[in-house]
Amino acid sequence: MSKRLSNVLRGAVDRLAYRIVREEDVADLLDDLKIRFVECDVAYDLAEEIAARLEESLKGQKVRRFGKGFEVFVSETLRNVLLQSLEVEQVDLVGSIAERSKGKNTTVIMFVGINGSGKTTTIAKFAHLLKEIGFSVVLACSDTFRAGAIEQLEKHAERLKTKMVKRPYGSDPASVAYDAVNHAASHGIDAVLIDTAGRMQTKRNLMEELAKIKRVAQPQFTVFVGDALAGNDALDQARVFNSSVGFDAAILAKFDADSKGGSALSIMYETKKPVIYVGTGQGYGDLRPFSARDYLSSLLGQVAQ
Ligand SMILES: Nc1nc2c(ncn2[C@@H]2O[C@H](COP(=O)(O)OP(=O)(O)OP(=O)(O)O)[C@@H](O)[C@H]2O)c(=O)[nH]1
Ligand SMILES: [Mg+2]
Repeated sequence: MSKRLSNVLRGAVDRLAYRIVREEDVADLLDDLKIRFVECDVAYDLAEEIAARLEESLKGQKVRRFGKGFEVFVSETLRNVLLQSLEVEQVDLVGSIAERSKGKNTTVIMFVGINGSGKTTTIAKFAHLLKEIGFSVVLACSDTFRAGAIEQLEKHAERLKTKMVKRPYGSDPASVAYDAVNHAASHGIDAVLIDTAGRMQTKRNLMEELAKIKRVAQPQFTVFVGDALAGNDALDQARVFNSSVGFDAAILAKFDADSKGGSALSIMYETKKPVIYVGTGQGYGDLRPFSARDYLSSLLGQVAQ
C-alpha cells in the first residue's frame, strides 16, 4: 500500500473512532461536578476554578467515540488537574527537628488558627509524638486570653510529663513565647511548641498579636490548625491567616468527624501549603500523617457517587 493511501485510511479510521471534545459536550458535566464538589464541602470559588481548569484541559482534546472513552478521559483529566494543585512543597516537621537537634539547635513551632479549631489538642498530640520518638519538648502557653486556656495546656503538660512555660492571664503572649525559647535554648531542648489564642479570624488585634509572637519567638515553622468541619469557611480562614501571619503547613483537626472532606483541598489549593497531619480523635495517638494522593482518591470517590 502506498504511504499516501495508508495515511488516508488511518485518517478515516481516526475520524470514526475518535471525536474532538466541544464546549457543549462538557457544559452539563461541569455544572454537575461543581455541585458535587460543593456538596463535599469544597469551597464554592474553588469548585468553580476546578471546573474552569478541567474545561480548559478537556476542550479540543481527542477522545474515543465508543465505550467508556469519554468518561475515563474526564475522570483522568480531573485527577490530574487536582493532583497538580495538590503538588505543593512538603514540610517535614519531625525530620527538621531531628536534623536541627543534631546540631544542638532547638526547633520552634508556633500553632495558629481560629478559636476552637483544635490548636491545643493538636499541640498535645504532636508533643506526644515527639516524646515517643525521644525528643525533648517544652510547651509555651501564649494564649493568655481565654479563660481556662492555661489550665487546659497545663493538664496536657502534666500528663505528657513535659515542661510548660506560662505567665498570668492578661500577660503579653509574646513574652511567654520568648521565655520558652530561652528556656529551651539554655536546657538543650529539641522543640518548643507555642500555643496561641484563637479569637475570630476577623479580629485584627489577634493577627497583630500573632505577628508579634512570631517576630519575638522567630519560629522555624508556623502551623495553621484548621477545623475539618469548617467546610466552606476553611478557605477563608486559611487565606486570612496565611496573608496576615503566614504559615508553612496546615494540620486539619476533627478529620474523624468530617464525612465530606473538602476542607483539606480548599486549604491546599488556596494557600499552596501542605496539609501534613490530620487529627482523627481526641486521644494523644490520634494524629495521622496526611497523604494527598490517598485523600484525593477518597474525595474523587465521593464526587463520583
Ligand atoms: N473528634 C475530634 N475532636 C477534636 C480533635 N481535635 C480537637 N478536638 C476537640 O475540639 C475541641 C476544641 O479543641 P481545642 O484544642 O481546645 O481547640 P483550640 O483551637 O485550642 O481552641 P481555643 O483555645 O479556644 O482557640 C475540643 O473539645 C477537642 O477535644 C480531633 O482531631 N477530633
Ligand atoms: Mg487552645
